[in-house]
Amino acid sequence: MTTFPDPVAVYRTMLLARLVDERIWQLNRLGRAHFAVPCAGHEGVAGFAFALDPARDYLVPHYRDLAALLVFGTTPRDVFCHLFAKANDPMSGGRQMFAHWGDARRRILSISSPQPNHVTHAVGIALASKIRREDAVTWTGFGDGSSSKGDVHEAMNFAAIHKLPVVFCCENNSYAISTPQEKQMAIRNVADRAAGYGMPGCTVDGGDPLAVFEQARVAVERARHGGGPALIEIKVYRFLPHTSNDDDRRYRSREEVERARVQDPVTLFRQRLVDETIWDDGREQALRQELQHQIDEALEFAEHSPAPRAEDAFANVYAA
Ligand SMILES: Cc1ncc(C[n+]2csc(CCOP(=O)(O)OP(=O)(O)O)c2C)c(N)n1
Repeated sequence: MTTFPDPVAVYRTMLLARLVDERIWQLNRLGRAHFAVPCAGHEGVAGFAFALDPARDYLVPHYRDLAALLVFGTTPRDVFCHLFAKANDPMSGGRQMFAHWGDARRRILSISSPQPNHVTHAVGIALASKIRREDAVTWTGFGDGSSSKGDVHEAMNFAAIHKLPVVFCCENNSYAISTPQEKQMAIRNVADRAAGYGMPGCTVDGGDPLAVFEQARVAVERARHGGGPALIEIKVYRFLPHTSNDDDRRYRSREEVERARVQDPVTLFRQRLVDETIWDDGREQALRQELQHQIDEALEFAEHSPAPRAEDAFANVYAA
């Protein structure tokens, strides 16, 4: 049975993701990091990771799933070593662009640049789990824009036919870079498509990580017990540009972004903890200080880590 997560642990994860994200953005603006893919606004999605078992389940993430990765054991040191393409980058040993998550030790599959190929890979893992009679569930995330791609259709159709233990999670932030949802699809909810594949679908507010957890828990338990796949759509808003290479002022007004920020999932969840008297300003200050210290230390560690060696360029690329 999946146990209800400690709300403070959920908040800690969301805040750490936000602070790491902010630091990466600053490093990029300072010219010290080549590329940033912000997750600000998507942190509440991580509620799903508390419904999974990192010791047996597989995560095939969306590139904005930094907070969920932290639940699966990824550390700020890992993130910064990946950002600086260091030899000890657990994602790819310094080979991949930033936010191409993956860590074999932690059952996190490497994502590929062509979006969203990884959704079909997730279905492959789920098929293997079924053939091997493992009780592992595979979770895969993708954006609303990616949901228009054929890969997602093929993955969901195949998974439903074969009743595979996989959960599809569409993180709908209403934009595929500059393309708004209404130019991408003629429906309001991506989850409505689930019926067409013969699987349950639901829409949940990404501002509420515990609501996300609850929907994820139902889908994961169903998948684990042979009930087959499900589609969960989580409504979020991306506060920063698509990546550090994007200028979002060209396609959305500052007023729209400011309006969305009123519903900042990190602030909303903190307020909820305060209202329930399990959080206060003193604890907030202490936590922020602790996390900033952890980030400073991780950054220092990554900056002093060695670069990959030229002779290792082909390691894990060709069979020896
Ligand atoms: C096959 C392919 N086409 C185009 C791109 C460039 N690209 C990267 S992310 C992206 C938008 C994806 O939007 P969405 O799926 O909604 O996710 P979001 O970035 O909004 O979280 C595009 C077009 C790509 N990586 N792969």
